Amino acid sequence: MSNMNTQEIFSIFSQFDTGDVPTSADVMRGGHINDTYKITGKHGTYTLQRINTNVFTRPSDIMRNILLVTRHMAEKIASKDKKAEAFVPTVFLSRNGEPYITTEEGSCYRLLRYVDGITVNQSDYNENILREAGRAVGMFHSLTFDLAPEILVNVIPGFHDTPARLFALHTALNDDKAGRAASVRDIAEEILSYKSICGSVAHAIEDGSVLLRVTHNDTKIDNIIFDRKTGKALCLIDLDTVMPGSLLYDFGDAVRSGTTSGAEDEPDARKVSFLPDLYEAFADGYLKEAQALLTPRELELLPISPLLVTIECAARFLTDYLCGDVYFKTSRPHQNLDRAKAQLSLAKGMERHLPLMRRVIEKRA
Ligand code: GN1
Ligand code: MG
Repeated sequence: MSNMNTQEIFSIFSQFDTGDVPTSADVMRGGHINDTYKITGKHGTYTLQRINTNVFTRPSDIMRNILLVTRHMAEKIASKDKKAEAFVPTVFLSRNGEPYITTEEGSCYRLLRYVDGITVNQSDYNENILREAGRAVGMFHSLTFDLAPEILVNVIPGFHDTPARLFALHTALNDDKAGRAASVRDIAEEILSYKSICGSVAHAIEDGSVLLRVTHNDTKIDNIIFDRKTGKALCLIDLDTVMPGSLLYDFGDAVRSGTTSGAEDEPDARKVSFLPDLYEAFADGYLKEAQALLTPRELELLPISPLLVTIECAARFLTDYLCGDVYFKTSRPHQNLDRAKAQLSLAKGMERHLPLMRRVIEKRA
């Protein structure tokens, strides 16, 4: 649907209550799930997104979660520090007062205020960017910690259930729907060999020693908008998966995406290693904002959480490859396989650095 023409985009825009007139529209690339457009109007700039209803089967649930969380954050910020306003993406309602619209052919769209800033390419990551990213994720947790997670809908049950993600890989390997299993058996087995450690956070949630909280669940660095001049983190976007979860996965996913020496889909996995200095910078920024919220058990599991999320992503990418590339957007053949191999390589680097990852947290805790 990325080939919508400008008139179609404008017509969807006009169904939202902005009081503005659109003048131009551009396709934005980046996310693996939704289609995104930037719309410029006479009075402002907007982000229009077609919600992927294969992934988010009940758009009303995700929009309800997003409104509850953004309104809570905005109220807290208004009562304290107005400067942090950009941290909250603003949702526009439709002319009928709904948080999204449905077109005649059944597509769902939502409109947000565009956050004027940049996303940073992996090749440009440095300690400042990672420290700022840590601050943004920590700020999100501290702004939502007093919101009861039970009021949010669990929009994708088991989203970060790492053992279940590994089991799905095991099943996809046996089912071999796309006839690719023989070519990836070795890497699948390597990923599956992490089975014994990958349940540590899931088990801690089950036994109640790690609390469910309001979490973002998709904290890759691509989902953080930075100020183009100062490099300050302005906003954590892409709130589709905001739901009850563990902050350990948010910490872990940001580290997964931010501490790598290669792109998420780097075709040569040997180029993908873990960069400890960037990890330390992220942990520093994160703990400065969020340390007071963390229980001793969460602090204990913080250093292993990036490894779990990285294995989880490797399993998800390879599962999708085995199923014929039906979930994550791809722009070339074998991209999901490359993604899986790159994640595995990164995970191995993290595993070797676990003692250092622990020391970094202990030093600050
Ligand atoms: C997807 O939507 P996007 O591109 O920010 C995915 C995340 C993965 C990520 C990997 C709803 O995120 O879980 O970690 O790709 N989102 C969903 O890049 O599955
Ligand atoms: Mg997303």
